[in-house]
Amino acid sequence: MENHTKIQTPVTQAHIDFYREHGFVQIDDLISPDELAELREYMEEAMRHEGDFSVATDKRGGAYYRVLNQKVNLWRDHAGIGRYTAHPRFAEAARLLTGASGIRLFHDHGLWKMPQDSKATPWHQDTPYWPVNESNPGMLSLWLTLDDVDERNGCMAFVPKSNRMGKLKGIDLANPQNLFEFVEGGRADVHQPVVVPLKSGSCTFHDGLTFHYAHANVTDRPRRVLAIIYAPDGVTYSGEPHIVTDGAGLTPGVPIAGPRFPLLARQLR
Ligand SMILES: O=C(O)CCC(=O)C(=O)O
Repeated sequence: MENHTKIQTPVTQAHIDFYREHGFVQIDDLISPDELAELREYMEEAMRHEGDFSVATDKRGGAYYRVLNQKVNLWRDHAGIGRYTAHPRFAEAARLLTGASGIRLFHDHGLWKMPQDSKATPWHQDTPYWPVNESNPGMLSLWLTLDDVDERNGCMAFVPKSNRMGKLKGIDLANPQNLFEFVEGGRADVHQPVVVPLKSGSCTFHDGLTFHYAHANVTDRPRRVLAIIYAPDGVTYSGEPHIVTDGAGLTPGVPIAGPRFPLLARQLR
């Protein structure tokens, strides 16, 4: 059965133009205060819970944990978070920004930047970490903050138009290389970074090739974020190992699809 209901989003033509020009965009008040309160509760539960399917990428005290206390695939253990991760409003926003005919879920993760002994998330691109064949797959992340963020507790910064520099090497986030040294011709044509403080319940979307960074958290409270990664329908699996695709029954060279990568938004006919 076809779905002919237009999904309402806060995305305007100005957001779409900005995203396509710069490779990222800020969208305020993606969720209401009631949704924010509910999502905070769910995320606290999921980050505490030792789930069957979600995976923590490091333990307290580890080098990666100092950068990010991260849990991947929260939606697979927490049905409440699943409602947000699969939210049609979010996925339709991603579809409008990219212009894709369809948007699939790739995965979600909780990204807590812990207080004390906190390190910045170094400049990196996301695409080099993902097991996809296309060098410019148009994949994108929604970074939805549950706390007000600024330079003191881990807000993000982006280099406008850096998504046009192509896919560079993946950075070791715990022992980072200098991403800018991988840019052909040095830094000459790299734009100045833009720092993006946000109010809780607001978000950014960024292309998987856009250079981005998050400040260390020097406050005494965790910075809490739900990030959702989306793939335009048709992006193909490379077969490389990845925590999200291992054992998911995907075939190299074939578009990513199936129940772990549901189509969440599609163009109406
Ligand atoms: O939250 C952070 O510190 C970094 C997030 C990030 O790199 C991402 O969402 O791609």
